[in-house]
Amino acid sequence: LMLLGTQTLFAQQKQIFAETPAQQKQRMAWWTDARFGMFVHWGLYSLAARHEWVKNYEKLNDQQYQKYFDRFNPDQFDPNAWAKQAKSAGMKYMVLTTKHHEGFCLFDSKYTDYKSTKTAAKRDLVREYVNACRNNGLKVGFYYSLLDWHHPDYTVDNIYPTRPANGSDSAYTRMNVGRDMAKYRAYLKNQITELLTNYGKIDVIWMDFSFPNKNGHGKGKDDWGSIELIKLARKLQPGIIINNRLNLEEYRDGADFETPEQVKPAELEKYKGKLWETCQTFSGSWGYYRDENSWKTHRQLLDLLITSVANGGNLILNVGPTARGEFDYRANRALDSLAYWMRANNKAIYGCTYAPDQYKTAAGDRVTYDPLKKILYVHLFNYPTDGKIGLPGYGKVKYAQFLHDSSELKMTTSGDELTLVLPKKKPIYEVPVLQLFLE
Ligand code: JFZ
Repeated sequence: LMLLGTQTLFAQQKQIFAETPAQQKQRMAWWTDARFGMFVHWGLYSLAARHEWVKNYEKLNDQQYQKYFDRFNPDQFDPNAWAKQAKSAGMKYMVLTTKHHEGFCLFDSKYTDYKSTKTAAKRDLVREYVNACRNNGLKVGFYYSLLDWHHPDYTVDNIYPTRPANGSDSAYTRMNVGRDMAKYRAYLKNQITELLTNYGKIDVIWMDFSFPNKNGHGKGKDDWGSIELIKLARKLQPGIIINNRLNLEEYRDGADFETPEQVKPAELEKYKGKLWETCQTFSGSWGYYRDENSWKTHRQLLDLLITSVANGGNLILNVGPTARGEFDYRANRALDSLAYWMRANNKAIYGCTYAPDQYKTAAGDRVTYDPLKKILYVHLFNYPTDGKIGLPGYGKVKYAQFLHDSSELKMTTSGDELTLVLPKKKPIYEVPVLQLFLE
């Protein structure tokens, strides 16, 4: 009977690796501590400058898309500059698209000629990126697309990349004559092997994405060989951290973290208690989009970062470099503002998580918590103009100061409510932070 019980448990929580949750926590400690990373989406679509899905959205065939390969010439590519910008914005890791859905590889793969070394760039751009991350003390991440709109064996789905004109199954079948996903699976394994063998220690792999659908179309774990890929990645890089887009949800260790994409700050609370990283863009598109005018404000970006940490998660913020290989002025300006805030306030981010339940804030404000130092950080999105703030439930606070300058905030406690005296003039930071010591 005991044996049966154990088997039932394993049946419910299938496992690919013998790793306990405690060991996983240990392996991921640097990542949960870091809280803030940079995503970089860069490829041939940067030349079109109108979304990384342009090949799909505009139904361009290989021949029509070829001009971007022919014109790819990133004369300003300087990953050291990227890494410096990430680092000064307080980011601790980077994740670069080594290959996006278009299939173009930024690395010198043996298994294709559709790669940067065959363009005017003539270089393995991934290698230079890896070196730049390491030289700047950033952890190294690879994004790798499971979809591939260029590979001759990748079958066309009735949803991605192109729905056949009449949307019928027979049209879909006809388009796939001669394509062989078994060969494509071998290609995936070969390229993952290259990426995780030829570039030293890789800290994160971000494989994207699965879309199994009810009608028997779409692609999922059996199409990619997801279990094989995970085993391979763990074998080649035992410390690596893997995202959850391989369609292995039934396996407890099928992934290390969840990836809520482009969600609003208010939706992040439901991930509390899990391992997660929300991925976000500056303006909507991931690839460089010249004419997109929907750029998030400094305040919105801070909200995403702070609200992520206040719910126990990470933020990975995306930059889409231009075809010349550099960040455009809007990205630079946004990163500079974050750098300014982070330099003064990063203690409220690194190593922090959600606070114990009793520590609530007024609507719009957020609280993060350093559990080792027992320090609460109250992020004032709504700065009080009357020179004081009341915090019910904060009666155990022993000492209070602003985080940015360690200036004392006079405090009184009445029952379980803490009252702090604040300057009537709001400090220069968009979101000033109170540092409240529980010990
Ligand atoms: C994917 C890509 O298609 C996109 O170009 C970008 O790289 C982004 C980070 O990831 O987009 C997705 C993938 C999964 C979902 C949504 C968008 N999803 O599961 O909701």
